[in-house]
Amino acid sequence: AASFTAAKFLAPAAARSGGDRAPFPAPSAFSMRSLRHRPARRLSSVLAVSSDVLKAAPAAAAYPAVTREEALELYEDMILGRNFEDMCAQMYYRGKMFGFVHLYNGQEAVSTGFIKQLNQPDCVVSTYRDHVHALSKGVPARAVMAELFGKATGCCRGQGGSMHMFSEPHNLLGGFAFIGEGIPVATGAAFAAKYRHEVLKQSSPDGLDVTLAFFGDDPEIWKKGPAFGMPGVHVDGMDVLKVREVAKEAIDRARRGEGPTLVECETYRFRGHSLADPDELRRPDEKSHYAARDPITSLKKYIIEQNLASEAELKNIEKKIDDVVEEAVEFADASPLPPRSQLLENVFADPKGFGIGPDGKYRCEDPKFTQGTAQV
Ligand SMILES: Cc1ncc(C[n+]2csc(CCOP(=O)(O)OP(=O)(O)O)c2C)c(N)n1
Repeated sequence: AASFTAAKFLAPAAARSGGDRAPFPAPSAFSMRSLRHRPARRLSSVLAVSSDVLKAAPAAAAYPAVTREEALELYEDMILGRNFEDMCAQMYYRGKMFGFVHLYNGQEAVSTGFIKQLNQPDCVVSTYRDHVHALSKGVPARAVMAELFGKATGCCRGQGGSMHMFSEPHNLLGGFAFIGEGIPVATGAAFAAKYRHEVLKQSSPDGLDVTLAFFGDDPEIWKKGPAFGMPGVHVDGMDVLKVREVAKEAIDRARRGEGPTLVECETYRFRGHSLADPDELRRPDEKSHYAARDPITSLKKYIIEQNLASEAELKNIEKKIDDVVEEAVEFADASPLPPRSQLLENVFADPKGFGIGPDGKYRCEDPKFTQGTAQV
């Protein structure tokens, strides 16, 4: 649980056309290094490649180039994800949230590295560990926090909660609690993108809109990519610059209509799996081990070493994000609960027989409740 996890990522981008077996495009510095260290196996002309993962502090010179603006955007997004989740932990223990709350601490490089490469029309399909994916996709922190508080101002009007973040304007298609549940949804979104592009001729000049599907699974899922006709890539998920490089390649490939890529981002998640299991928050030995691989500390070090920004500038970003997260809590706290009438909205079946009756009592208290249910 709290020890080791792998966060996987699929960029279906578009329903693949039959016989689409294009190899992964010209390898970047990242994949060239990978190939030298561990020769890639070619299966049906589709590659599965692995970078060196979980090695301590790789040489800065080996990193791909990043501009000051890009580095600061990555830093800010990762700080937002971390501070937001730290605040969630506090709020959970103060009784402001209920049900399951799954945190993302330690995995920020995956969310930031991928989602910050997307455009607004691109879609994200998440898992039950979805708060930070929502933030990276641009859902305001106050709307995510209010959703966690179950308030009417939340991004799902308080009806989704921690595991079901959704935002139509940001094309965040939901957090999904069943493992793998988001993949068919992502395939549908990718098909819609392909249809808009090829049939309706409505896409942007860049190409197809891209869909990202996050999911977790057993180790080494990247090796299965070629079996499904897509490249499989293994990357250090604690290194945002490496993740970003792989994300760029996968997203560009998808946008060109060349199909999906299966990327496994290997991460250490720390400080909490699910807040339903507080034991995981009490393991200082593991915490210090993970802290040594903290993706935010690594990026900060890189930014300073490369003279992209000063410590003071990074502190200002941290201060700005502190204020954003504080404000999100104040907003969520002050927001109203959803009205009772909302209970009956967004229910697939006719809600006759459920909910609250005209007398203000729950219908299940009515002796005719079963009869009402049978009529649905
Ligand atoms: C289809 C399905 N089976 C079982 C579960 C129960 N379950 C909840 S979390 C979990 C472990 C998931 O591990 P991983 O996908 O690696 O994600 P992590 O929580 O480690 O980030 C399981 C088996 C589920 N949610 N859905």
